[in-house]
Amino acid sequence: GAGVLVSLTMMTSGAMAQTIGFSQIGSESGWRAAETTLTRQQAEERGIDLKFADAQQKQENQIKALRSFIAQGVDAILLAPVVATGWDSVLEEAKEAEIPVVLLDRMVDSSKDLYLTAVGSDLVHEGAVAGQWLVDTVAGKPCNVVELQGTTGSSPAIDRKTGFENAIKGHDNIKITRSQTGDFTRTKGKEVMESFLKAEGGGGDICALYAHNDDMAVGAIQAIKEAGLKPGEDILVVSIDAVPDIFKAMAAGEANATVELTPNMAGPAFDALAAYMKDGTMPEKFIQTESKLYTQADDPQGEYDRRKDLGY
Ligand code: GZL
Repeated sequence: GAGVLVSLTMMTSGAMAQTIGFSQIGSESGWRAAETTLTRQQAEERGIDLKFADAQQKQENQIKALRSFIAQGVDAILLAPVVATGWDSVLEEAKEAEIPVVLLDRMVDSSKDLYLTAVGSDLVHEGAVAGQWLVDTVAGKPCNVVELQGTTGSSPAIDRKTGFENAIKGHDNIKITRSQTGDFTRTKGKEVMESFLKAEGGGGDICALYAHNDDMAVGAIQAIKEAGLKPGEDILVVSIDAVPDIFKAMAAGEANATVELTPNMAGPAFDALAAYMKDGTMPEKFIQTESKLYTQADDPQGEYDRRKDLGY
């Protein structure tokens, strides 16, 4: 009968119909929106029933969502952790319930046995690529840098700062004169850049902006223009994510460099979960995605066109 047919189909395809809970940070940036779009698409393609929870960038909402997923008895949990600390107890509860957790794009300080694997980039390296680009570009000339940090306490904000500082170490011509969080958003990026420009007497002696993501850079570019300065020329702009709008700015000469972060973190996550749930295959603890530098020399208009319909 039909029952036999269904179970045969399940076995032959090997694709276990799964219910997976996804605790997403929010939609603070274009990159985050693209990650959500791709995760939903890939869940659909794989016949996964994705329970989606948007935390509006609040950790307590993510912890509530995880507890709800555990109570529902989902097969697995995806977590993009807004900050790096405070996860031990809820991850213990998931472990107790034997529900595997996969981290996406940000890390947690909890011990590694509290999650199956983490998919993400080398965040320190991203900061170093951005810093090295500036070192090479200013070539020994004095350069005062202002920095827009990501969400306070998040692993990208901590690590991208570290990587950038490592890269400029030993190049005393480059100094970070102001550094503040813009919470990864365009709005805050613009606001904080406005305060930097005012504090620096109009921004005449700001040589470069390093923003931990493109969205804050795009907001800051607006502020630089409103202050009567030319972004990309008077103030160099280097950031991270490679979202379409940073390529639009590059094509207009208003931004200079970005380090790519793929929004496809769910693909490797779903693959690892499928293998684990099929026959207990243990994935690597960290599945690393690559980081590529793009500058104005890399066909920014073409890169914009390639990315503009991907759900950013
Ligand atoms: C980095 C990721 C960051 C993006 C931002 O892995 O967590 O979060 O760089 C997003 O755009 O807000």
